[in-house]
Amino acid sequence: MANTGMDPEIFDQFIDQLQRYVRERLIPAEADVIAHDRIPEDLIDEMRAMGLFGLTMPEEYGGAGMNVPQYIETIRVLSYALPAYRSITSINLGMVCSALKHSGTPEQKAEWLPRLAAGEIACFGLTEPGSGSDSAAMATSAKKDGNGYILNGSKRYITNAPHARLGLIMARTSQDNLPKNAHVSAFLVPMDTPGISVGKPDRKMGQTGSHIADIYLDDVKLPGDALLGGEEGKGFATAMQSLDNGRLSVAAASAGYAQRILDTAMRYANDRKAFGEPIANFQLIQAMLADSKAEIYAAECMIRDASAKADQGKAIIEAASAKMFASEMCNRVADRCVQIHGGAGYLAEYEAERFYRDSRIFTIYEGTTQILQLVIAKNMLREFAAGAAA
Ligand code: COS
Repeated sequence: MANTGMDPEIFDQFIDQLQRYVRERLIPAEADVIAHDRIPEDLIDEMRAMGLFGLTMPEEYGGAGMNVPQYIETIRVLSYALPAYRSITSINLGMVCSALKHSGTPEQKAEWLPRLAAGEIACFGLTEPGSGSDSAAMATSAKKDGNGYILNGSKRYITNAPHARLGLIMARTSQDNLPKNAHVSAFLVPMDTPGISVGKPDRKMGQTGSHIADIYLDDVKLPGDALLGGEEGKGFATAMQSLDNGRLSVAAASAGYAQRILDTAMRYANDRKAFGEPIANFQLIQAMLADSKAEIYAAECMIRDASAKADQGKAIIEAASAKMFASEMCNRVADRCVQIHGGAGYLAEYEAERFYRDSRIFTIYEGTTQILQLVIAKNMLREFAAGAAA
């Protein structure tokens, strides 16, 4: 059954308001975010006041109660602006909220969802120095200690780690590699717990203003009720389910940003003259613009369909396909934007160069294109085998 979500009329009004906010406030603030490599605190407060951290939390927990298609459309609209704006909100809205809603106990939901909705920032700790795509191979351990646990290990490339108040941390509760990766459990970890430290933000190719860092866990003592859902061995399934959601968000980020990139390329093609006329008059330029438009449209259709399916239950193949296509597409559009700009496309003075660098991560995080190919194929073959057996 699809979730009704936010009242459609109120949702439409919200999207109008968000489009204005993106145009009038977020885009003009981009230069400042880039210059200082951070979103100013007063802007984050404004985003909190607009409810942007609580879109997906149920209303009874102080959120806006959006269903998946509404939330993903919101991300697409927000992503017309610098990717850092999505990054700061997206872990709350996507992966951590999804994990809490699906797997949290009533007490855990009551404790954390209102805080996340109010804009306390969360991070999602799956990746480690020794395990990225092969996430179940993690080394971080959670040893039983009376009723609680002691965590040791480290997490890598964790978005928002320097700002987070809550970490959803995956750790192994068994030293053996159990079937279905049941050695992995998920923990709700207040980031001010003694024994936690966060490394310096990593320097990156793009996505200025968004921060990733290592998290170190050194004898971090947690009470028993920090175990998500109160049950060991569910962490891998929770992480994968949350990643389905995160992948739709990256797909929407790619589609929203690609539109911004194409609009910029269009403007340049109309302004720039060569051989006595705007380069937009030349058919080889037009081909690049047309391919970009068609591909953005294709991604938008995939995202809408995958979001609707995700709202009704599992959409593993669709979420992976939408993310794979949209992220690759955004890179192609960014590449064409540089090409249309010619020599100017290579200069930091123009936005094309930044678009190119910012887009590059979309095909990597929350499942590389290659991992998504494996996810799609594995699930297709499984469906085929089930069909053949029936
Ligand atoms: N939803 C719910 N449960 C899921 C799931 C999903 N999307 N995917 C897996 N599970 C659960 C199931 O219980 C599954 O058992 P069944 O397949 O019998 O139902 C179990 O987890 C094991 O799944 P699977 O066999 O697919 O695990 P693998 O070890 O083969 O998974 C891949 C390997 C590569 C697919 C996985 O590790 C992955 O997606 N890696 C990429 C991680 C990633 O995206 N990292 C990015 C950084 S995180 S921000």
